[in-house]
Amino acid sequence: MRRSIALARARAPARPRGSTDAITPDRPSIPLQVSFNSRKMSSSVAARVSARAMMAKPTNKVAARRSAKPMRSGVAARAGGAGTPFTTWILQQEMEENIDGELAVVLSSIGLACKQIASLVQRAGLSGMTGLAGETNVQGEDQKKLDVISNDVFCDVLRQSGRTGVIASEEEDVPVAVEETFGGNYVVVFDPLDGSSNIDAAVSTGSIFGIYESDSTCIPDFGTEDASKIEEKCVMNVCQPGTNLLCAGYCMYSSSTILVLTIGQGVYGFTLDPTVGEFMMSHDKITVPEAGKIYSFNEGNYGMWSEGLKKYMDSLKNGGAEQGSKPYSARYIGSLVGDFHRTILYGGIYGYPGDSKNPNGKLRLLYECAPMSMIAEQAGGKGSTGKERVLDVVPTKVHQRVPFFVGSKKEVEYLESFM
Ligand code: FDP
Repeated sequence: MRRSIALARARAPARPRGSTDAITPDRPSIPLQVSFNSRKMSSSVAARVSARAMMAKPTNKVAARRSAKPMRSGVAARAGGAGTPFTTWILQQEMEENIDGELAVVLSSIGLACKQIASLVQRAGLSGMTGLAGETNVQGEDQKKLDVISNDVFCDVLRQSGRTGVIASEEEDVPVAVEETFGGNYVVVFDPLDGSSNIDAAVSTGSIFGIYESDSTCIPDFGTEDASKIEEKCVMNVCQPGTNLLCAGYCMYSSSTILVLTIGQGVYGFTLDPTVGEFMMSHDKITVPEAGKIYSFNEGNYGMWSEGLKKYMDSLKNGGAEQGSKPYSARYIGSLVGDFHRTILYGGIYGYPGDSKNPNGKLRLLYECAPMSMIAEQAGGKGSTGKERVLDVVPTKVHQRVPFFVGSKKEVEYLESFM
């Protein structure tokens, strides 16, 4: 049955939007403006979010669902290995009851968004899509034209999927309730175009996403609740710890377009075959090497790092845990998706630490660090703030930042020993 949710698509003011109409022509009108903003979180909302954070039991429905996964008798299908089309793989996961039909629709919508963004990124230099959009996002960062367009692509495919209840994006000030939902009600968090400062030089970029089940206590009742209550519930629905993630993934736009994702049962990679326009499985069960002598940090910030971190960095140049052995190699694209992808394939460590200027670093917990940590853990690696497991951190703000270290288990543990 069709359910209408009359909550506004809250957006940053005065965005240039005309250029995306060719892709997504029919945007609905905005029935209600939401002024709630994580930066302007009222003390009562902040208190309730943090109270919920303290009570959060990351292992509730999700753990039950994962551990007691029923297998439909007689279903022998399994993911078909290398060469399997993404759409077939999704259907196989649904048949095996690893995901439900609603989540299958959300995943296939995300696949579509990634294909559209890949095409836009590839043609950016020819179609006038490079450069700034002329606006800043809620975090004060200059938005690129492609940031804005990619965000619209993601928002529109998720809205049209009819299976998403709430979305939260790096490029949106506040979480947004989707106006029409037919079922599923999934919460999708995403960074539509990460690493976009690289775009004008045609260097790798990517999209990152995470999918949560809707918390039943946070589903707004549009019939009886006022706008501020609905806003509050929307934020609370999004502020879930990474342990609740049902699915996490990224799509890298590089020499190939590669979609990597996990539904909590290993990590799979699909490369876009441009001749048929479909993602095909190219990485059947990715595992991160246990150790690896590559580090990926913006070392330009060294002077602002803690003494422990400086000592760690110095030690890598003398062989790391095996002091006196070959020094580590530095590799830093400055695009999280590209740096992360290399790290999980080759081993090593990626880090964006806090420093004296930005104690929580730069990267955002909800739609960067938590999804990447789930992928890392599912591939046998580790994601850490330096002090704790990233997936255990319960967000109190939508755009919250955390120090982030991810990659080979032994490398992340070696770093933690200095923090
Ligand atoms: P960008 O600002 O280009 O979007 O998340 C933001 C991010 O890129 C990451 O993709 C990247 O790893 C990091 O910032 C780079 O930051 P520095 O330029 O400070 O190294």
